[in-house]
Formats: sequence, structure tokens, C-alpha cells
Amino acid sequence: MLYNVDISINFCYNNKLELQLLKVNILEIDTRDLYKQKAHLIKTFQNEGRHLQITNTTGKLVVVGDLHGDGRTLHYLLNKYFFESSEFILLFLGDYVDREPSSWNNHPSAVIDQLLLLKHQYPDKIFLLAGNHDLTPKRYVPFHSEFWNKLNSDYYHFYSDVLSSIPVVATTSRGIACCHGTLPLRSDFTTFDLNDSEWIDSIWADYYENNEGVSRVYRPVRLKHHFDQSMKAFKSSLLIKGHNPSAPLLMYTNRCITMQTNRYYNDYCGMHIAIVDLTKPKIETADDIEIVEFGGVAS
Ligand SMILES: [Mn+2]
Repeated sequence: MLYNVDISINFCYNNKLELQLLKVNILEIDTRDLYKQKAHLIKTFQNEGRHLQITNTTGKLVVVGDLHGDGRTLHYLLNKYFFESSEFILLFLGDYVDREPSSWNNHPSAVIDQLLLLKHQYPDKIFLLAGNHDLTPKRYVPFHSEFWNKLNSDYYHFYSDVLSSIPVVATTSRGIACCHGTLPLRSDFTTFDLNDSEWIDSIWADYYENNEGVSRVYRPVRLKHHFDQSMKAFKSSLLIKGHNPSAPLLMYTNRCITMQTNRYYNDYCGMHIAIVDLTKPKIETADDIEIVEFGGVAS
């Protein structure tokens, strides 16, 4: 399938609604090649494992939170941090599908298609982690998904097979762990099978500062002692995660960052990315990295 999506970027750098039109652009996405690469993509992800280890000690790592179909934001980031400089590698924290702009209703896969094409082209520079929306709704908690519900069975199997093979946790060699919802409580996995509840629970769960009010939430709850246990298991000091737009940006004395990077939640929690200098010998807290807040991207 060959299709076009409008990725015109109206970007404002501050919160004063000062919009600056940066680029009017139509992106052509050709998925014919992508569908032929299914086996190769699955193999690439399987080789990374559920626990992806980023061993680079040069350059910068840009960590991007939930995109939720926000192709304009993706293209702003790719233009700024990928196509124009070779010093960056990009890690995406999952939830690529659903909640895309209504004008994209006919192409709800535009963001994930683009990311998979990039992964195929630059396997050592583009890294993807799984979010709960990227796994088929029948896994663990059924939820309404605009993306999965619209796919015919051929496409359904392509995305289901490819997305269910991507890593769940990433760590760098200098103290950073990244995931979608929470880290698993242990790191010694012997199975790649996502049906292992430890994987699925961790993708769906949220961290809380304390027990207050958590009895009302339906997703698995993780508290500080879970966080400490997981961070020890994954030998990390700082966690960068997405998933929960209600979580504070910083928790656990600046050792847990929660970000969204899409316009859908912009009014709610803003949009952030994290930039990690991979040459730094040791990362302890959020103070050791750069968190960039967007002013907003107009629809
Ligand atoms: Mn999520």
C-alpha cells in the first residue's frame, strides 16, 4: 500500500500560543516493501531480546515518550535529532498507535509504519520498545483500539507478529533503564514469550509514590519498593518511562521520569523528550540528563 499523510508542522516554542509554521509537507509512506520485510524485522527484534542493551558510549541518546499516532511530532523530532545529525540514536518508549489525529483516520498505522521502515533501514540507530497499545487487545486487558479494530486480517497478522516481538526493556551501560509502564521485578528471564505475566504486567503497570487512592485503579500498581527491586535487578539508577499521563514528570527523588510526547495529552501533561549524553561515565538522577519540554505542536 502506498499512501500519503499530511505532516505539516505548526510548531510553537513556548506556551504563549505563538505558532510558527515550520514546514508544510506531505509524507509518502510505501508499505509494500515493509510487508516484505516481516521475517527480517522479527529476526532483528528477536536478536535484541526482550531486554535490549544499548552499549554505545559515544553520541547522544534521544528518548521519546508515547507518540500515539502523532506523526507531526515524530517528524519534527526526526528532522531535528536524526536526519540532520549523525550523533543521535533514538529510543521510542511504545504506544505508537491509537489516538491519532482524526484527519488520519484512514491511515492509523502511519507512525508505526514509519518507525518500522526506519528500524529496517537503521537497525543500530532506531530502537523501539513495546507499549500496551502496540500489543493486540486480547493480551491481558482487552481495550478499545482504533488501530487494531480497523485492520483487515492480513494486516492484523503483520502488525501482531512484528509488534509482539519487540523489546520491553532497554538499558544503557551507564545506569539508565527505559520501559513503557514499569520495569519487570526481575531481569533473569528464560522465556521470550510475552504471555509470561511478568512481561505483560510490567507493560501495563504504573508507579505510585504511595498507596493513596491506588485501590481505585484497574492497572497493576507498583510502589517504591517495587521500583527499587527492579532497578537493582536491571543494575540501573535512573528510569525513563511513558504510559501514564497522570504521573508526575519526576518521582522517587528524581530517579523516575515519566513522559508523553504527543499532542493528544499535551494539554494534560505537556510533551517531553529526554536527551542522554552517552559519554558521561555515570548517570544517577534526572539531573544528569537533559529533559526537553515542548511548548506544543498545533493540530
Ligand atoms: Mn500505555
